[in-house]
Amino acid sequence: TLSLKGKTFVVMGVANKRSIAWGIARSLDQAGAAIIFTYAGERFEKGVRELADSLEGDHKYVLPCDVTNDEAIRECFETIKKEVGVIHGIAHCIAFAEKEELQGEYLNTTREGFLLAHNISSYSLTAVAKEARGLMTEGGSIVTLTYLGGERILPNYNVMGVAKASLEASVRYLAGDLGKDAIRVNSISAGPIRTLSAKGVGDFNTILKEIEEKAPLRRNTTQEEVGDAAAFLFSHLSRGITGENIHVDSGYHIVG
Ligand code: 0WD
Repeated sequence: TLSLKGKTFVVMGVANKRSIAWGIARSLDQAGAAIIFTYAGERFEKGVRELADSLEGDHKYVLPCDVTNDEAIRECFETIKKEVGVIHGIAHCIAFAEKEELQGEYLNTTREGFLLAHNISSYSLTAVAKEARGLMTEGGSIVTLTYLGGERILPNYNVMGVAKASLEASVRYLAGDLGKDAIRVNSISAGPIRTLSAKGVGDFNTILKEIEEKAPLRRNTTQEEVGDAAAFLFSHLSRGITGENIHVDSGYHIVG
Protein backbone atom coordinates (compact mmCIF):
# COMPACT_ATOMS: atom_id res chain seq x y z
CA THR A 1 0.00 0.00 0.00
CA LEU A 2 0.91 3.59 -0.57
CA SER A 3 2.69 5.39 2.28
CA LEU A 4 2.42 9.10 3.01
CA LYS A 5 4.03 8.85 6.45
CA GLY A 6 5.66 12.06 7.62
CA LYS A 7 3.55 14.19 5.25
CA THR A 8 0.87 16.69 6.17
CA PHE A 9 -2.18 17.56 4.07
CA VAL A 10 -4.91 20.16 4.45
CA VAL A 11 -8.36 18.75 3.66
CA MET A 12 -10.93 21.48 2.98
CA GLY A 13 -14.64 20.71 2.66
CA VAL A 14 -15.65 17.89 4.96
CA ALA A 15 -19.29 18.67 5.76
CA ASN A 16 -20.30 15.18 6.90
CA LYS A 17 -19.43 11.51 6.38
CA ARG A 18 -20.86 11.53 2.87
CA SER A 19 -18.52 14.33 1.74
CA ILE A 20 -16.01 13.43 -0.95
CA ALA A 21 -13.45 15.25 1.21
CA TRP A 22 -14.12 12.61 3.88
CA GLY A 23 -13.25 9.85 1.39
CA ILE A 24 -9.97 11.66 0.69
CA ALA A 25 -9.30 12.06 4.43
CA ARG A 26 -9.79 8.33 5.00
CA SER A 27 -7.39 7.41 2.19
CA LEU A 28 -4.79 9.84 3.56
CA ASP A 29 -5.27 8.45 7.07
CA GLN A 30 -4.79 4.89 5.82
CA ALA A 31 -1.57 5.99 4.13
CA GLY A 32 -0.30 7.32 7.47
CA ALA A 33 -0.44 11.03 6.62
CA ALA A 34 -1.23 13.81 9.09
CA ILE A 35 -4.39 15.74 8.20
CA ILE A 36 -5.45 19.30 8.98
CA PHE A 37 -9.19 19.78 8.46
CA THR A 38 -10.82 23.08 7.56
CA TYR A 39 -14.54 23.82 7.62
CA ALA A 40 -16.71 26.67 6.33
CA GLY A 41 -18.94 27.67 9.20
CA GLU A 42 -19.36 27.01 12.93
CA ARG A 43 -22.22 24.59 12.33
CA PHE A 44 -19.75 22.13 10.80
CA GLU A 45 -17.07 22.32 13.51
CA LYS A 46 -18.42 19.69 15.92
CA GLY A 47 -19.18 17.17 13.19
CA VAL A 48 -15.77 17.54 11.55
CA ARG A 49 -14.02 17.26 14.93
CA GLU A 50 -15.92 14.02 15.67
CA LEU A 51 -15.05 12.60 12.26
CA ALA A 52 -11.38 13.56 12.66
CA ASP A 53 -11.30 11.81 16.04
CA SER A 54 -12.75 8.63 14.52
CA LEU A 55 -9.69 8.14 12.29
CA GLU A 56 -6.76 5.92 13.15
CA GLY A 57 -4.13 8.66 13.18
CA ASP A 58 -4.03 11.59 15.57
CA HIS A 59 -5.28 14.58 13.55
CA LYS A 60 -5.64 17.39 16.04
CA TYR A 61 -6.14 20.43 13.82
CA VAL A 62 -9.69 21.36 12.81
CA LEU A 63 -9.72 24.99 11.71
CA PRO A 64 -12.28 27.44 10.34
CA CYS A 65 -11.71 28.69 6.79
CA ASP A 66 -14.51 30.49 4.97
CA VAL A 67 -13.08 30.70 1.46
CA THR A 68 -15.16 33.77 0.55
CA ASN A 69 -13.06 35.77 3.00
CA ASP A 70 -9.39 36.54 2.15
CA GLU A 71 -8.62 37.47 5.74
CA ALA A 72 -10.05 34.15 6.98
CA ILE A 73 -7.90 32.21 4.49
CA ARG A 74 -4.81 34.17 5.53
CA GLU A 75 -5.47 33.55 9.22
CA CYS A 76 -6.08 29.86 8.61
CA PHE A 77 -2.77 29.32 6.82
CA GLU A 78 -0.94 31.53 9.32
CA THR A 79 -2.18 29.26 12.10
CA ILE A 80 -1.07 26.21 10.12
CA LYS A 81 2.36 27.77 9.56
CA LYS A 82 2.73 28.55 13.25
CA GLU A 83 1.49 25.18 14.51
CA VAL A 84 2.75 22.78 11.86
CA GLY A 85 5.21 24.61 9.61
CA VAL A 86 5.52 22.66 6.39
CA ILE A 87 2.60 21.10 4.49
CA HIS A 88 2.74 18.78 1.48
CA GLY A 89 -0.59 19.33 -0.17
CA ILE A 90 -4.17 20.51 -0.14
CA ALA A 91 -7.44 18.81 -1.03
CA HIS A 92 -9.83 21.56 -2.15
CA CYS A 93 -13.32 20.00 -2.03
CA ILE A 94 -15.48 23.10 -1.99
CA ALA A 95 -18.31 24.30 -4.18
CA PHE A 96 -21.57 26.20 -3.84
CA ALA A 97 -24.41 27.51 -5.98
CA GLU A 98 -27.93 28.53 -5.04
CA LYS A 99 -30.47 25.74 -5.55
CA GLU A 100 -32.56 27.93 -7.88
CA GLU A 101 -29.60 28.14 -10.26
CA LEU A 102 -29.32 24.34 -10.52
CA GLN A 103 -32.55 23.68 -12.38
CA GLY A 104 -34.24 24.80 -15.56
CA GLU A 105 -32.36 26.83 -18.15
CA TYR A 106 -28.80 28.10 -17.67
CA LEU A 107 -29.97 31.22 -19.43
CA ASN A 108 -31.84 32.31 -16.31
CA THR A 109 -28.70 32.48 -14.15
CA THR A 110 -28.61 35.77 -12.24
CA ARG A 111 -25.52 37.96 -11.99
CA GLU A 112 -25.44 37.36 -8.21
CA GLY A 113 -25.83 33.61 -8.64
CA PHE A 114 -23.12 33.51 -11.27
CA LEU A 115 -20.65 35.47 -9.14
CA LEU A 116 -21.40 33.50 -5.97
CA ALA A 117 -20.88 30.13 -7.72
CA HIS A 118 -17.60 31.31 -9.26
CA ASN A 119 -16.39 32.92 -6.05
CA ILE A 120 -16.81 29.83 -3.85
CA SER A 121 -16.32 27.07 -6.43
CA SER A 122 -13.52 28.47 -8.58
CA TYR A 123 -11.73 31.55 -7.26
CA SER A 124 -11.31 29.94 -3.84
CA LEU A 125 -8.73 27.51 -5.27
CA THR A 126 -6.55 30.39 -6.42
CA ALA A 127 -6.98 32.27 -3.14
CA VAL A 128 -6.01 29.17 -1.16
CA ALA A 129 -3.05 28.31 -3.41
CA LYS A 130 -1.68 31.83 -2.95
CA GLU A 131 -1.65 31.53 0.85
CA ALA A 132 -0.46 27.92 0.91
CA ARG A 133 2.45 28.30 -1.51
CA GLY A 134 4.87 29.47 1.18
CA LEU A 135 4.12 26.44 3.36
CA MET A 136 4.95 23.85 0.69
CA THR A 137 8.69 24.32 0.94
CA GLU A 138 9.39 20.62 0.28
CA GLY A 139 7.24 20.64 -2.85
CA GLY A 140 3.56 19.91 -2.86
CA SER A 141 0.44 18.68 -4.55
CA ILE A 142 -2.87 20.52 -4.79
CA VAL A 143 -5.96 18.53 -5.73
CA THR A 144 -9.40 19.95 -6.48
CA LEU A 145 -12.68 18.29 -7.41
CA THR A 146 -14.56 18.92 -10.60
CA TYR A 147 -17.38 17.37 -12.59
CA LEU A 148 -18.12 16.45 -16.21
CA GLY A 149 -20.57 19.35 -16.35
CA GLY A 150 -17.51 21.59 -16.70
CA GLU A 151 -16.69 19.96 -20.07
CA ARG A 152 -20.12 19.47 -21.58
CA ILE A 153 -23.68 20.51 -20.92
CA LEU A 154 -25.46 18.28 -18.44
CA PRO A 155 -29.09 18.93 -17.44
CA ASN A 156 -29.51 21.21 -14.40
CA TYR A 157 -25.79 21.60 -13.66
CA ASN A 158 -25.93 25.01 -15.31
CA VAL A 159 -23.86 27.75 -13.62
CA MET A 160 -21.90 25.14 -11.65
CA GLY A 161 -20.71 23.70 -14.98
CA VAL A 162 -19.44 27.12 -16.02
CA ALA A 163 -17.74 27.49 -12.62
CA LYS A 164 -16.12 24.04 -13.01
CA ALA A 165 -14.79 25.02 -16.47
CA SER A 166 -13.23 28.06 -14.79
CA LEU A 167 -11.85 25.87 -12.00
CA GLU A 168 -10.29 23.46 -14.52
CA ALA A 169 -8.64 26.36 -16.37
CA SER A 170 -7.38 27.68 -13.02
CA VAL A 171 -5.78 24.28 -12.38
CA ARG A 172 -3.74 24.69 -15.59
CA TYR A 173 -2.68 28.27 -14.89
CA LEU A 174 -1.80 27.48 -11.27
CA ALA A 175 0.17 24.42 -12.42
CA GLY A 176 2.05 26.78 -14.74
CA ASP A 177 2.86 29.21 -11.93
CA LEU A 178 3.69 26.72 -9.19
CA GLY A 179 5.66 24.12 -11.14
CA LYS A 180 8.92 25.99 -10.51
CA ASP A 181 8.29 25.54 -6.77
CA ALA A 182 7.80 21.77 -7.31
CA ILE A 183 4.13 22.19 -6.50
CA ARG A 184 1.76 20.20 -8.73
CA VAL A 185 -1.88 21.11 -9.32
CA ASN A 186 -4.45 18.64 -10.63
CA SER A 187 -8.16 17.98 -10.56
CA ILE A 188 -10.22 14.84 -10.18
CA SER A 189 -13.43 14.77 -12.17
CA ALA A 190 -15.59 12.57 -9.96
CA GLY A 191 -18.68 10.71 -11.05
CA PRO A 192 -21.88 11.76 -9.26
CA ILE A 193 -21.96 10.83 -5.56
CA ARG A 194 -24.91 11.45 -3.25
CA THR A 195 -23.69 14.19 -0.87
CA LEU A 196 -25.11 17.32 0.76
CA SER A 197 -24.09 19.43 -2.26
CA ALA A 198 -25.52 16.89 -4.71
CA LYS A 199 -28.93 17.38 -3.06
CA GLY A 200 -29.04 20.79 -4.70
CA VAL A 201 -28.72 19.39 -8.24
CA GLY A 202 -32.10 18.67 -9.85
CA ASP A 203 -32.97 15.08 -10.89
CA PHE A 204 -29.90 13.52 -9.29
CA ASN A 205 -31.43 10.02 -9.14
CA THR A 206 -31.84 9.95 -12.92
CA ILE A 207 -28.16 10.84 -13.30
CA LEU A 208 -27.09 7.99 -10.98
CA LYS A 209 -29.27 5.50 -12.85
CA GLU A 210 -27.86 6.54 -16.22
CA ILE A 211 -24.30 5.88 -14.98
CA GLU A 212 -25.25 2.37 -13.83
CA GLU A 213 -26.64 1.65 -17.27
CA LYS A 214 -24.08 3.34 -19.51
CA ALA A 215 -20.70 3.77 -17.80
CA PRO A 216 -18.08 1.21 -18.89
CA LEU A 217 -17.80 -0.11 -15.31
CA ARG A 218 -21.65 -0.21 -14.96
CA ARG A 219 -21.66 1.20 -11.43
CA ASN A 220 -21.50 4.52 -9.63
CA THR A 221 -18.40 6.14 -8.20
CA THR A 222 -17.62 5.87 -4.49
CA GLN A 223 -15.90 8.31 -2.14
CA GLU A 224 -13.24 5.64 -1.59
CA GLU A 225 -12.36 5.56 -5.29
CA VAL A 226 -11.94 9.33 -5.36
CA GLY A 227 -10.00 9.21 -2.07
CA ASP A 228 -7.53 6.66 -3.42
CA ALA A 229 -7.01 8.62 -6.65
CA ALA A 230 -6.32 11.71 -4.54
CA ALA A 231 -3.81 9.76 -2.41
CA PHE A 232 -2.04 8.81 -5.66
CA LEU A 233 -1.96 12.47 -6.73
CA PHE A 234 -0.53 13.39 -3.32
CA SER A 235 2.16 10.74 -3.58
CA HIS A 236 5.55 10.40 -5.22
CA LEU A 237 3.95 7.94 -7.67
CA SER A 238 2.33 10.85 -9.55
CA ARG A 239 5.41 13.10 -9.53
CA GLY A 240 5.33 13.60 -13.32
CA ILE A 241 1.68 14.72 -13.42
CA THR A 242 0.55 18.35 -13.20
CA GLY A 243 -2.17 20.48 -14.79
CA GLU A 244 -4.15 17.29 -15.40
CA ASN A 245 -7.80 16.35 -14.94
CA ILE A 246 -8.24 12.69 -13.99
CA HIS A 247 -11.72 11.22 -14.40
CA VAL A 248 -12.72 8.90 -11.56
CA ASP A 249 -16.16 8.18 -12.94
CA SER A 250 -16.40 4.50 -13.95
CA GLY A 251 -15.37 5.72 -17.41
CA TYR A 252 -18.65 7.56 -18.06
CA HIS A 253 -16.91 10.52 -19.74
CA ILE A 254 -15.97 8.42 -22.78
CA VAL A 255 -19.55 7.37 -23.43
CA GLY A 256 -22.17 9.14 -25.52
O1 0WD B 1 -21.63 14.22 -7.20
C1 0WD B 1 -20.91 14.89 -6.46
N1 0WD B 1 -21.17 14.99 -5.19
C2 0WD B 1 -19.71 15.55 -7.05
C3 0WD B 1 -19.08 16.55 -6.36
C4 0WD B 1 -19.24 15.11 -8.38
C5 0WD B 1 -18.06 15.79 -8.83
C6 0WD B 1 -17.47 16.80 -8.11
N2 0WD B 1 -17.98 17.18 -6.89
C7 0WD B 1 -17.33 18.25 -6.17
C8 0WD B 1 -18.20 19.38 -5.69
O2 0WD B 1 -18.55 20.25 -6.74
C9 0WD B 1 -17.27 20.03 -4.68
O3 0WD B 1 -16.30 20.81 -5.37
O4 0WD B 1 -16.74 17.75 -4.99
C10 0WD B 1 -16.56 18.83 -4.07
C11 0WD B 1 -17.08 18.39 -2.71
O5 0WD B 1 -18.47 18.27 -2.77
P1 0WD B 1 -19.33 17.16 -2.02
O6 0WD B 1 -18.47 16.27 -1.23
O7 0WD B 1 -20.25 16.61 -3.02
O8 0WD B 1 -20.28 18.04 -1.08
P2 0WD B 1 -20.33 18.43 0.47
O9 0WD B 1 -20.19 17.25 1.34
O10 0WD B 1 -21.59 19.22 0.61
O11 0WD B 1 -19.08 19.38 0.69
C12 0WD B 1 -19.01 20.67 0.12
C13 0WD B 1 -18.19 21.55 1.00
C14 0WD B 1 -18.84 21.72 2.38
O12 0WD B 1 -17.87 21.46 3.38
P3 0WD B 1 -17.50 22.35 4.69
O13 0WD B 1 -16.91 21.46 5.71
O14 0WD B 1 -16.44 23.33 4.18
O15 0WD B 1 -18.68 23.04 5.16
O16 0WD B 1 -18.05 22.84 0.46
C15 0WD B 1 -18.14 23.70 1.53
C16 0WD B 1 -19.32 23.10 2.26
O17 0WD B 1 -19.61 23.68 3.48
N3 0WD B 1 -18.31 25.12 1.31
C17 0WD B 1 -17.42 26.04 1.77
N4 0WD B 1 -16.22 25.90 2.39
C18 0WD B 1 -15.56 27.00 2.75
N5 0WD B 1 -16.02 28.24 2.53
C19 0WD B 1 -17.96 27.29 1.50
C20 0WD B 1 -17.22 28.43 1.92
N6 0WD B 1 -17.66 29.67 1.73
N7 0WD B 1 -19.16 27.10 0.88
C21 0WD B 1 -19.35 25.79 0.77
